[in-house]
Amino acid sequence: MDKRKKRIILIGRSSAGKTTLCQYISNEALRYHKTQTVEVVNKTMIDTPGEYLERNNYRGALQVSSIDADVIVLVQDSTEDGSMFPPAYASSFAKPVIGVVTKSDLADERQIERSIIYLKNAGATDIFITSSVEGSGFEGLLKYLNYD
Ligand SMILES: Nc1nc2c(ncn2[C@@H]2O[C@H](COP(=O)(O)OP(=O)(O)O)[C@@H](O)[C@H]2O)c(=O)[nH]1
Ligand SMILES: [Mg+2]
Repeated sequence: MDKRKKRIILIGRSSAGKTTLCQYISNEALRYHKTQTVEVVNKTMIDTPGEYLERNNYRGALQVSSIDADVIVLVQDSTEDGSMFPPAYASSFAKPVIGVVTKSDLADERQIERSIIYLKNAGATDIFITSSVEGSGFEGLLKYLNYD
């Protein structure tokens, strides 16, 4: 089995929590692997600007940016009323697509459920509910990405 750390690209609208998620994962990966340098950890993550998703004529840039990634991570803010991800968006990438719900510390059960539905409709196969503030929900995600 391939236990290499998966390289990911984070896609989601502005303020969804992509950069915070990246930082949180970096810190956790560092904690688990004390010998790893920050550079190696960061090389496994591609953060993207929300504008790439929000502006139709920029979407191609996400496809190009995703070439070096093993896994596409769709980032959905649990407090957002609606989603930027079109139905079956995942099928435009010839790669595994997972979903991460962010800011669960700010959301109620209904908002979390709604976020899961958005991500499922977009075609995410695995969905992780996280809070970068509380540091919750990362165990499964880090395991999936072989960062544990
Ligand atoms: N309460 C809470 N705030 C968060 C969380 N993740 C991100 N934020 C806040 O959301 C805002 C946008 O986050 P950022 O990572 O810059 O979003 P990006 O535009 O997707 O990169 C910042 O003010 C973060 O502090 C979270 O899990 N909980
Ligand atoms: Mg950002």
